[in-house]
Amino acid sequence: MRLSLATLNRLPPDVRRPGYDVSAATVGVVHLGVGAFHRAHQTVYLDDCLARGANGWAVCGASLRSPDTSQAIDPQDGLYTLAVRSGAGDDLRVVGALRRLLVAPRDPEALLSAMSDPRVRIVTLTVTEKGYCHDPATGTLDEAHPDIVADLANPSAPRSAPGYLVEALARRRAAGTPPFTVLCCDNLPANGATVARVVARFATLRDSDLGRWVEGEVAFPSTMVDRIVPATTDADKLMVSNRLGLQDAWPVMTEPFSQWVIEDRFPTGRPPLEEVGAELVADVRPYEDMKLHLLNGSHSTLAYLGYLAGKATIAETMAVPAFQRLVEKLQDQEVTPTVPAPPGADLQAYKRALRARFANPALRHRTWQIAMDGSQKLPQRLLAPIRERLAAGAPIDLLALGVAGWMRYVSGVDETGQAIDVRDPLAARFAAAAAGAGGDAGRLADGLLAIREVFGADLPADPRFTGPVRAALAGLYREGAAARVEAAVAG
Ligand code: CS2
Repeated sequence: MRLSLATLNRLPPDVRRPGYDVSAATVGVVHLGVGAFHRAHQTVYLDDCLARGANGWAVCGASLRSPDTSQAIDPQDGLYTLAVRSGAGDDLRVVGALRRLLVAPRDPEALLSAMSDPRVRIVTLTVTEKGYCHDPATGTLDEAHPDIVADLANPSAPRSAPGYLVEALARRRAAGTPPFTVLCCDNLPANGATVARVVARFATLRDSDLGRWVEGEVAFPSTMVDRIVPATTDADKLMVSNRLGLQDAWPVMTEPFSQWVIEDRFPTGRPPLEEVGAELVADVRPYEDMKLHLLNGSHSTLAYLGYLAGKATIAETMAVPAFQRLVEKLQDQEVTPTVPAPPGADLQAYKRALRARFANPALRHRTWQIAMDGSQKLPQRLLAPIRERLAAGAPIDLLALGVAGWMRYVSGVDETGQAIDVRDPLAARFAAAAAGAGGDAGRLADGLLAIREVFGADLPADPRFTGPVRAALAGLYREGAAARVEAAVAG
């Protein structure tokens, strides 16, 4: 028997269920990119708002690419289980806030009409860094991106997130409906401003009047989102279904920690998120720098070097004392000086908590999963703190080791000679660089440093950057990741 509204009352008493009448909740938010992260984060806050009586803030979730989540959850009336994993076991909760599911490629019109509904006042997004079709080094729209070219040619049946946002905004404008607020929940630097720039540019390319209207009328508040959400495995699905006594085709696995810091700029209203644990602030920037540089920068460093050292998960990597120490040293010596503490934050406590979260053995967060899409992640996670360090004349050896780990990883061959399944929009460029290098670390560095979308023009021209990166990459080829990490933390 399947989890659904009809079977909700069969749940065992230790599984929390929605504390409100799910069928009475109405949609006020459309979400683009209804993957695991969204279902472990924003939807949970909204579920708590619904339980407090704010019943106009349920979610209509759309997949822009793979229909898998929608297909799994739709027959369950949008219900799914959130499993919070820690040393204390798994705490299960069924979430009800996802009231409608759409698969955009199958029916673009259904999504556009949901986004044009006057009752919808916010469109949230988790489409991953690459989903904004921008140039990661400059944060501007990639006008040659095939999806952008296609959406400009055929705006009423879009494929890309900017294409959907602009078409829906244009329809609202034509109908005299106030625009929705666009709330980016991806780990982009200055995510509100970045998405505003990309969307306004796309709108301008369609029609300069529309572009001006988007710039003047649409709010794009910035957010900092944080919760570690590994991909759900078949074993997880089985475990959850066994505990429920009902089949859940796609539960979500996560950690106890959750944080959402939101710039409070919602001209047409918002749910009472401050009542359910979100922090509504005037300026998200310090929170975002803290999170992207300390959490995500360490995460990527651990993912590349851990993978190369033969570790499947972040927790396994953190179980090696030298890696644990690497994170500590990287954070304390090189990254913390680039991170002004947000109001009231205790950075020492934040870093201690981060390391404990990474080490949580109940979460099987694969190094391979985090290693994905490095071209889109490196600029804000490692290269931004590197630029700040260089501007201050400070050393960057540990940050450079992370960048070199990425280079070794995207070469596509691991330390035992096995192929690496490199997933990245620029994977073909990496493969060309690796083929041109023929296994030579120096030539590989040259080839990869020439990728402007990642490194811009400044870093490849700065020997204070290229020197440590080349040295670290040569060390990785000579001795391997485990030995280089040992050496980096010695003394
Ligand atoms: C991770 C993030 O996959 C990745 O690149 O670094 O998804 C990370 O788990 C989240 O940002 C945590 O909030």
